[in-house]
Amino acid sequence: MKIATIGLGYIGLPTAVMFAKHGQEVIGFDTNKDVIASLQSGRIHIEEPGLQEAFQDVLDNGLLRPVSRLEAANVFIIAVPTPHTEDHSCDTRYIRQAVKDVIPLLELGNTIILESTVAPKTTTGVIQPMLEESGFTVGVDVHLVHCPERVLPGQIMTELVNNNRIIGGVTPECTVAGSVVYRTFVKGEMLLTDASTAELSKLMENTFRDTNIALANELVKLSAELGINALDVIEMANKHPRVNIHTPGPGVGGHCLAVDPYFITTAAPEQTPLIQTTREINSTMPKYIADSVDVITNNTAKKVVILGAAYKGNVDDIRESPALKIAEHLQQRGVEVHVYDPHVTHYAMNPENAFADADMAIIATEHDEFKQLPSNLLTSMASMRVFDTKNIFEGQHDGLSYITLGTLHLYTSRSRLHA
Ligand code: SAJ
Repeated sequence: MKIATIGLGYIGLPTAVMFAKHGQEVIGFDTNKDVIASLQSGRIHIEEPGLQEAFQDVLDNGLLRPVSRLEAANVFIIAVPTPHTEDHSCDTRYIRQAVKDVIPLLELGNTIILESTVAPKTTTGVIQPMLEESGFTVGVDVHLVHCPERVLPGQIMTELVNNNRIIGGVTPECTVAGSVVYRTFVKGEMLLTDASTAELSKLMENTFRDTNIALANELVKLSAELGINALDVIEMANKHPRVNIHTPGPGVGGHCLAVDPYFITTAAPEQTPLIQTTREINSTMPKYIADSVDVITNNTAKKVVILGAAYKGNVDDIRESPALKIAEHLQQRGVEVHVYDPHVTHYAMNPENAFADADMAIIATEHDEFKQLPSNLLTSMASMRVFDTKNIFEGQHDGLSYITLGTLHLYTSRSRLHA
């Protein structure tokens, strides 16, 4: 089988490597010439454990060829970005370009697989018409399948092989054709379905998580108002065998949970009040954190250090990061804000300067480095306050005031009345 992967990013490159590693002839195509040049010289351009070694092997044995011109193949796998437009709907321009590139090369019996995350009905509403307008009957002449990726960065090489795989064909014949392709290396279960079900399943996985996080964040707000520790409530409630309240925090970041639910709400606005509210709750958490800083310090904070720029712990990805949004809110209020993050090059410098004379340190990302904070940094602060929005700090220090999302009620006026 000759496989062409289109888009050599976080998903396309490891996928191409995996097919080649399992004996398929693979060409990897990307429109970015620098990416192709780097790969042809043997260097991968993304960070992912185990990928460089596996890539080098398949490059050396000739099974994977990075190319800047797409070629004919039996299978075309599209793994290009799907950014969102201004109104948060799914921007399919890279997908449409990829399909346009594939069409002149198509032969009878070929399979086209879409891995990119898309709004419901994109496969049948956008791609299928493009193929049919070019004279190909989907399910007869060529096969069209949506197989969403579901891997976690940092564990891609093992999750690609072991995770279950959703195979959503436009027709049952297409589904079978898709499963034949992935069976070459996937050890997980093949979940056979249609394209639209596959699209919405992928979106709902991330929406499920987003909505459950919103519930936890709402619990923080109502507990602060009622004078109850939200973190204690979560601990108690989660002892129930069928309850799993998620972890509250400063908001939801990354390019999946903070983006995918909008692909659903913009596709069916009238039917999705809950998902819209979820997004509203999670995307306003950074403002809530900034408001809490005002309440805790009685509007006296002049300088604040934010610990973490990345959207989650122990990664260097700052896309949609709540930490940076907290920084913006505080800056708009005239606070001097320093962001320190040892994982992100741009923010990795000079913690001494960031802490010196600060009125508060806010832990916004659960990096391991922030579980303890050096004494000299804490004592250099004007007011030794740590506001831990991730509940990870394990340190102790004389005179330290430690605040979590569970103890905000100690600072709100109404709860003081309750006390
Ligand atoms: N977060 C919370 N509370 C929680 C869990 C997470 O506030 O209880 C926050 C994190 O701090 C972060 C955001 O949510 O800001 C997202 O983090 P995450 O680890 O939940 O998810 P991602 O975006 O890194 O990866 C997700 C995964 N999806 C699911 O677990 C359902 C991954 O499997 C998908 O492949 C990926 O989205 C994707 O590409 O769609």
